[in-house]
Amino acid sequence: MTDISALEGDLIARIAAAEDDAALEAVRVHALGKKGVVSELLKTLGALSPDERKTQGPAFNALRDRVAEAIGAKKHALGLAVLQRRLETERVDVTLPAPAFAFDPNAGRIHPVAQVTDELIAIFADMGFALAEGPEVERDDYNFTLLNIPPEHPARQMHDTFYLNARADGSRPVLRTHTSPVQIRTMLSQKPPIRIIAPGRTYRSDSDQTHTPMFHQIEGLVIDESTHMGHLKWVLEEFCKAFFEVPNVTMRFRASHFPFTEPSAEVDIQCDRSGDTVKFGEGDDWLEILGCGMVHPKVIANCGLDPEKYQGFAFGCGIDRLAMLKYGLPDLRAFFDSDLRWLKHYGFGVLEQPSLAGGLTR
Ligand code: 2U9
Repeated sequence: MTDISALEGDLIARIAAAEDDAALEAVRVHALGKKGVVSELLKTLGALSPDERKTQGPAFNALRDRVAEAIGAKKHALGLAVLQRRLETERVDVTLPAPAFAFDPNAGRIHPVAQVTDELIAIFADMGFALAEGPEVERDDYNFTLLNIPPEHPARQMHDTFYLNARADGSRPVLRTHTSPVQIRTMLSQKPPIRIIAPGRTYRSDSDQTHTPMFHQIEGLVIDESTHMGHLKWVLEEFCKAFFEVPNVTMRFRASHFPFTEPSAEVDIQCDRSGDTVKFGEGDDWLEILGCGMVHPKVIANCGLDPEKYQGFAFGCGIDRLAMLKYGLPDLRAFFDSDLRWLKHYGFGVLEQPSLAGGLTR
């Protein structure tokens, strides 16, 4: 008769000695494989008398379970050891300065749109806004219908939409014409309070001196129980002071109309355009920089929120235009020509990361 405890001792010792997955697998096959020693043992049960089977059966099965458990535990331990070795050997100290021989900080330049986007994110993050993103190929209802722009609404034509081929279910995706569907997605998936900004690429079939088919927008959204237009004005004023890096700005809110906000306003900022460059916070001119308003109650309801309980504001502006204004870039179309000479001239150094503490630029 087989000495079960001696066999178990031998198998446990082999398991303990296995140094890698392959060695452990060999032990498993030796013990529990089709012709393994434990499997062969179990096969002998059939030839035993009923009485012997009553005692030996549970003993053999228990042996098989203990060996299988020991193999499982060893497999887990080997996995952890591999991970530990990888963590030790692949460690990267991200705080080390980039070695000069491996990294030329002047080899590439940051595009002004990327620079301004980073500046905007830094400014709004400082005010407590989270960054939200969404797909550029968007559902028609998220881009229009839920924003209170129904199928026959004239705003659909005004947006000069790029449509994609219809899908099997009959829906027709669009290239998003604004970043507003990102806010729709956020309102559908999160409970207020909501405080987000959504920068990104947007598309309209429009091309002339001041329009490109792809352009960049940033939109903001705040939804809470008592958010009002005073909060909106404060946020926009703080944003303008931080972005144009001036201690004071004068802003003008002109009544306007957007389907997704009510009331709506277009915002101008006071400036001086008498010299070569635009100066903000002084002068007799006005420049329109953004649109805004209180989110329409229908939009709040469309996203499954109670407009009696929740209200909030939204704003939107073109990032490309902001970049032109702030950095005196003359021609919008050059932004997207991929001309390296242009980028070398107007681009930013890769180590000039905008932050409010370190200064937005240079
Ligand atoms: C939701 C609710 C409301 C976003 C807004 C504007 C006003 C606006 C334009 C400025 C220049 C876009 O780049 S531009 O052409 N945008 O004037 N955008 S309010 O309102 C929203 C968005 C999402 C759910």
